[in-house]
Amino acid sequence: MMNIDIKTLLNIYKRAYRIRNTEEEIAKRYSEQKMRCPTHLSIGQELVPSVYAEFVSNDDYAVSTHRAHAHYLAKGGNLKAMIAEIYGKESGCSKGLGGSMHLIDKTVGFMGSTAIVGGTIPIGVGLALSIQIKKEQKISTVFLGDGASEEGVFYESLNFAAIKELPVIFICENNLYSVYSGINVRQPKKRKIYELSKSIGVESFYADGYNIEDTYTKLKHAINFVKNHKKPVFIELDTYRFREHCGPNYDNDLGYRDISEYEKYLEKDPLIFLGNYLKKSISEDNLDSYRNMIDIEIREAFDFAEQSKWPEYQDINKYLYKELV
Ligand SMILES: Cc1ncc(C[n+]2csc(CCOP(=O)(O)OP(=O)(O)O)c2C)c(N)n1
Ligand SMILES: [Mg+2]
Repeated sequence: MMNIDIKTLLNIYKRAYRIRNTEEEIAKRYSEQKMRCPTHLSIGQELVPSVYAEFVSNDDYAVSTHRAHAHYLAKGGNLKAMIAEIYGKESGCSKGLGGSMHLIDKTVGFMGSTAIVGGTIPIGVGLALSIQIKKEQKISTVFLGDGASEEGVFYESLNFAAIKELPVIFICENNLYSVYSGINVRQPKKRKIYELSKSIGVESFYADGYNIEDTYTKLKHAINFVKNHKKPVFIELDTYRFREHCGPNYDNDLGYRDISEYEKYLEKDPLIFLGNYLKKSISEDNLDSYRNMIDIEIREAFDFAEQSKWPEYQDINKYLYKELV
């Protein structure tokens, strides 16, 4: 028995299922060549953002990376606007000018994502500084990958957040890889990212991002710490991506990671685990009806994107300098 109530688990499951199936649909349709931007899928990594959504509201800020779909949706971003953005349409959340890696929706506090690894870390810290100056109750979230912790700006940003005692949480999803380089060839053995961040002066935690209870308990504690103490927190969560670094396919044939490693994570896929767990309390039929509703919503989002019009290029300056920023 898990120590989390069924209603909460169901919410987490619905979110994770929605993120997974949205990305599965992107993967399925990608070869049609209507989505022309590079697309980094987080299939396999849904648990962390789905749990995170339990503890933040639209007033809080979040920034993300090139692998941002899950974070955008978890933060309350509009699904139709995200798919339209990936299709490059004017109804997209960035007016069709950004694509998959440049999602923004200020109405829900999703303040942007970027393809420059580490690029949004100081932006999330700056947002936390604005919260402090305005004496607001919000928190700022910086989603980052393990690879981003190797950028110089990571150290500057954590140091600044620690010195200024800023209300920011750094959520590091460690999927073991930066493109095709495993963490073992990039960082000294046995050095943990969360221990490194602790040494900079930021309260730091670790959780198994494939374990529902551990992820829930530690994320809740970490986010409450930022809210209560108004100080920065870093949390590292282990996770795993199932598909290739960039694109809709699988890339295990490239030989950069062991099939046995991939299969180990596939076997403990939290989405499958949670579905099986919930079946016992709320019946397969009920789960099916939730899943069907989500599948319909996803299909409608793709229809919306396909039917939307292209942006007018003479409006680019208007969008960039007035409406988005
Ligand atoms: C400054 C910069 N350096 C290198 C790249 C190329 N690049 C794109 S994604 C990526 C991997 C980043 O790894 P991680 O932060 O762990 O995120 P993940 O892809 O695993 O989600 C790299 C090196 C880039 N986009 N920007
Ligand atoms: Mg990574």
